Amino acid sequence: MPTHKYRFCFGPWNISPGQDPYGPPTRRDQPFDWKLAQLKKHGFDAMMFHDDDAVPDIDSKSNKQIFAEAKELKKRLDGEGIAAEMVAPRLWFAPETIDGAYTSNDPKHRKYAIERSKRTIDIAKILGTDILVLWLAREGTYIREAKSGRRSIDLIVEALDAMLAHDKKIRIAIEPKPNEPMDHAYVPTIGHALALAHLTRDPKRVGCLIESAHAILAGLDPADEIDFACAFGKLWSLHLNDQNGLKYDQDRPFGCTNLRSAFDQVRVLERNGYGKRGEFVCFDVHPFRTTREEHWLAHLVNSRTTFQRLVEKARSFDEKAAQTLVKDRDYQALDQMVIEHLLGK
Ligand code: GLO
Ligand code: MG
Repeated sequence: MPTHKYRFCFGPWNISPGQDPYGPPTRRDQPFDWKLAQLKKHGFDAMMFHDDDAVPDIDSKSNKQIFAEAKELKKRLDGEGIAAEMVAPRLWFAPETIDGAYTSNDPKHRKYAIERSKRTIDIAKILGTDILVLWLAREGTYIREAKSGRRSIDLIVEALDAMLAHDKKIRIAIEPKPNEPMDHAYVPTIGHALALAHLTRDPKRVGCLIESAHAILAGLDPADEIDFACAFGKLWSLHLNDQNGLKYDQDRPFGCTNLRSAFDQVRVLERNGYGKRGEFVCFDVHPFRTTREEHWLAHLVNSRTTFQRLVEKARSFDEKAAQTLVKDRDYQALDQMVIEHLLGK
């Protein structure tokens, strides 16, 4: 099996202070500089950004100010030898996006969302990445009758076209999620994201980002979602994590709940040569609320360790023996072979 070295990243929001809808933070929040220093100290290669992680209070700033601050950040990242993996417009916080961003029923708000996305593309360019990630957080409905599904798809395509026209090089990686914060999202799976690409003015530049937990929430197998996206050459980024059943989005450490599923994900990443074209392995994980400040990076470091251990497991898996069992249709023995391999035999 061909081998290569993986590169890892996370976002500043992954060092989160522990608040949930029922209680306040459990750790003192830290400034961006501290988070960047932690990322470097723990040997990660890149950082993911929301537009307002890169330029705080972005809505109150002029384009001139936004570009100057992005350039300043780029200098700091270069100084630290840290790459920017992607930039994503945070389109779910502003008062203008209460009813959705590109699919809002208010044309002024749709315009806000598109203009803000264009600024995000400008920031991405300055930070040296050609990947714009779109988690379409509020593009869906709380109640079915509030929006037209057909019209919403047209509006999303219109927005994607405006972004593709704004910059000839930008690639859009759609991060699908079936629900939360919405009851139903309009782009719930990788199949939806890749189908949408074909309605745009430049399908080649619209791909996807898979998050393990989002696939699980959609009732799908993350490894199959990875294979599907790779069959199209469209897996441009990845949020590995774990999820214990159909609950709220948990962002647990990678492999925390289902080690075998994590193994399967790593195995298909290996098979598809993920990372060989410059893609990063990102962990969209959060610390448990109980985590003490002195253990604040553990969920990220542990996710990477688990990933690397599973790469060893994928590379040392006896594929020949597995193929013989497949040929004999002895899936019972194959099942136990995987279990024994993971248990260390
Ligand atoms: C939430 C998403 C979120 C995005 C991030 C980048 O469910 O996973 O963390 O990945 O905002 O757009
Ligand atoms: Mg994510």
